[in-house]
Amino acid sequence: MDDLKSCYELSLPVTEKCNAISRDIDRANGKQMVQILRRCDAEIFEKKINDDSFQQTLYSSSVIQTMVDVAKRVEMILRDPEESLIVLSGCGTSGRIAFLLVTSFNEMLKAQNQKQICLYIIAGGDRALLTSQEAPEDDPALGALTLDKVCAGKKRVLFIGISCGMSAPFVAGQLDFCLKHLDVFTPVLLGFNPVHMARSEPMQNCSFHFKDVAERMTAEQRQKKAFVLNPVLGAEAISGSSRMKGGSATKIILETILLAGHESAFRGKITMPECITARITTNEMVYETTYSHSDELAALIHKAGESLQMKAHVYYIGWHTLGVIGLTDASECIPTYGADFDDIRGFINNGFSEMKNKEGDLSSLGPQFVIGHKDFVDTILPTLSQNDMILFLFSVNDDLHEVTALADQVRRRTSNLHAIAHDLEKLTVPKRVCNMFKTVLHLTWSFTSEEVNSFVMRQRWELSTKWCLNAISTGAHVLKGKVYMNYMIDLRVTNSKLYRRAINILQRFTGCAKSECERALLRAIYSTDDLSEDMTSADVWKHTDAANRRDQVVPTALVMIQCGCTLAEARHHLDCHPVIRDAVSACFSSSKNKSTVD
Ligand code: S6P
Repeated sequence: MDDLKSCYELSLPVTEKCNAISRDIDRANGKQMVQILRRCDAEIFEKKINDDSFQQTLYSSSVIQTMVDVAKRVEMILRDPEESLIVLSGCGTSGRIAFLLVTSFNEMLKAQNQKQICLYIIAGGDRALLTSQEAPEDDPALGALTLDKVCAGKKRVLFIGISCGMSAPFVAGQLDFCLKHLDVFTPVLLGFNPVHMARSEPMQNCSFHFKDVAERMTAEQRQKKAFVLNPVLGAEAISGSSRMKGGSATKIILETILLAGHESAFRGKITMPECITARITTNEMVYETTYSHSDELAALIHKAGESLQMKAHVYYIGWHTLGVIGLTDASECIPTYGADFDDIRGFINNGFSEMKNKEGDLSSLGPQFVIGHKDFVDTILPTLSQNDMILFLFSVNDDLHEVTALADQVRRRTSNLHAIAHDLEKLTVPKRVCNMFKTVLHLTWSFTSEEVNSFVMRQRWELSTKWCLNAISTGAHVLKGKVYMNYMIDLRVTNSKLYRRAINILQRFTGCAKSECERALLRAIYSTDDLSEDMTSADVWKHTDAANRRDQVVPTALVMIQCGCTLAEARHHLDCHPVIRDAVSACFSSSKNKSTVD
């Protein structure tokens, strides 16, 4: 059985594998969790992953050279912006990072009176910036159509398709579209698996799959007509959760490329591999500095975990792009941990006018889209309890009067108020401001005079805040018992990638054949012990549509297989153990006892 399990693990792409470092994260306390996450994130910058010298990593010369090549394309477009575009596109977290990078880069261009030529696409549109819209990810035609629309009439487009797992059909459709129009488009694929591990399952109404596209891209790279940027980062701390390392590396790589292209176009600095390497090293220092505050980070994880365990809430109150980082982290908890939208919520100063998203104010779409500080004051503050944790996210460059005024209002209702604050050696956040918070993760940065007041500084604060919030929200859900070992077992099976992951998890834990695991999953999805022919022969997209309306499908299937029981018995078992980690442990120990007796 163990052989079967390890064979199956070997067959998974890197981004879906289980990371040995975090295998026991579900039993760790806050401090241990920070150390585990620190070691997992360190792999982003490692020269060799698992002693495998064949896999290219972020610092590999081939990766750096591709970054140089893409930066040159950025430069060309910036020098001749008429009828040109740079488009960044992705699904879920990858789309949210695309949004953040594009809005910041356009702001920078605007500040320098340059044409704003960057555009983002996120599968599911702007509502996906704040909520989970997993189904559009499966639609390659929708991806191509959206790209075609935004690029109408352009003569030159640099298209960067982000799919950490090299799996999203939405992005595959776009890359295929670019490959068919290489006279206009230069496509770039950014992901974190070797090409042979790109997804090779059929896609909706489509004759090719992701791996086909990745291979065609690799072939075109020889003539520099397309580029594949795919360093390996090692497995995620929570298996498959690409919002973590995948999201951070996406930000590091694309910011580096955009800035290098910008410096060449407007400051005459020729992009050399050394400049790219130096920029990555600076991000590595951001990583070091952030994790050097491990005690405060552990304290914040502990506080957030306490709030979630008491069924209370965590609120991120952020300023400017740190607010965007907060909103992003909060929205990812919904698909990742099956969380309710108000378990962890983000707010930003001035709401949508600060977001600068394409579709503007979305607040009429429902409570999930109510995101301004004023909304927080009007709707949340009056009912705030001592169990709710409030976390301010700001820097010394933000309006500190506004920060203190809001902190003052919150303190009148609760003392459970904390902060992540960034400042500079020569310009620190005053003590009286820090004293308003129970815990302050206070990060003081040293920047060269050239960097101060530049976008670079803000980008590092964003990355550092992302690492902190990823640790806090992951840690809090682990403490709530949502994770078994380092697997998020109770995932929502809302698209084909997650359907495949669900079967993988069942195989991993039961050692049973794929067909048996899939059958159990379908029984849980269609809520029956007797699957009809219609059910078993339906498309994956039918299954995911049905699964969207059901709770606990993977835990139910797991208990059914492990205990050899009916659907009703499995559901009863889960009802008796509201904490998923306990439910799964109990199921394994009862089936172990049974087999010993047998
Ligand atoms: C991952 C997150 C998802 C992914 C999305 C795109 O933690 O919950 O929303 O970002 O599925 O994945 P990928 O591999 O195409 O970037």
